[in-house]
Amino acid sequence: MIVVHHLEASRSQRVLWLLEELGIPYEVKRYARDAKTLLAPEELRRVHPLGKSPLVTDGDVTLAESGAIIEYLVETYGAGRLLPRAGTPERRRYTYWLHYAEGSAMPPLLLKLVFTKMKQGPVPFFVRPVVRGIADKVLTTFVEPQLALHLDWMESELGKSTWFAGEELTAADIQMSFPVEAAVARGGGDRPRLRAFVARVHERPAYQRALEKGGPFEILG
Ligand SMILES: N[C@@H](CCC(=O)N[C@@H](CS)C(=O)NCC(=O)O)C(=O)O
Repeated sequence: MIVVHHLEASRSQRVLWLLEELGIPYEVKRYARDAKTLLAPEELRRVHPLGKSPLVTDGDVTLAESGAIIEYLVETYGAGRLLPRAGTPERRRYTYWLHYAEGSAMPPLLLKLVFTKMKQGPVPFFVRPVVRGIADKVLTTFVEPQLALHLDWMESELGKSTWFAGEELTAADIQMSFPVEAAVARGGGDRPRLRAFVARVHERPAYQRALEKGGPFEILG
């Protein structure tokens, strides 16, 4: 039996959505975030030393890293679904977006979250202007321009086809759904194709079933 070790409101939601799209039976083990730090509980480190979500166990196989988990599930149980045929342009785009999501799209989104929190965070009043000044500088000179570059790239690519790899939904869209949702939540919502992508994702019955299984999902932003 496949077990998804699911941290609330996390990237793990994608794995539930994928399993629902494929119609594969699975069990969800839910983990709550620490109320203060928002980090995963210690318990998740018993499944994998990094204790990051998603984690999947399939019999005696333990899988970490969402892209690797998605590849494993699609290759092992997909029977060709959600995966463009090898050697096609769609397959090349599929591979690109599957890696791009965590490798390139998430870092500036994470930096935006961290430096925005730093600006709002509790610090002694006498260093507050310095901390805010540094955070603002990093945000305006580095993070925001990098983020805009990536969001414009995703927006322009979604002008070429309905989904990231082509006209059909693939597992790469499932992997891309998290950065795109995070982008819209963190100020990139003025891009109509990104917004329409999120709306298309939310309409899917499998996505809605995954939400019921995983519990409330809100992008931390
Ligand atoms: N690149 C990894 C990122 C894993 C990751 O950072 N997951 C977050 C959830 S969105 C997490 O576990 N955060 C809690 C923590 O770091 O303790 C993946 O895609 O699996």
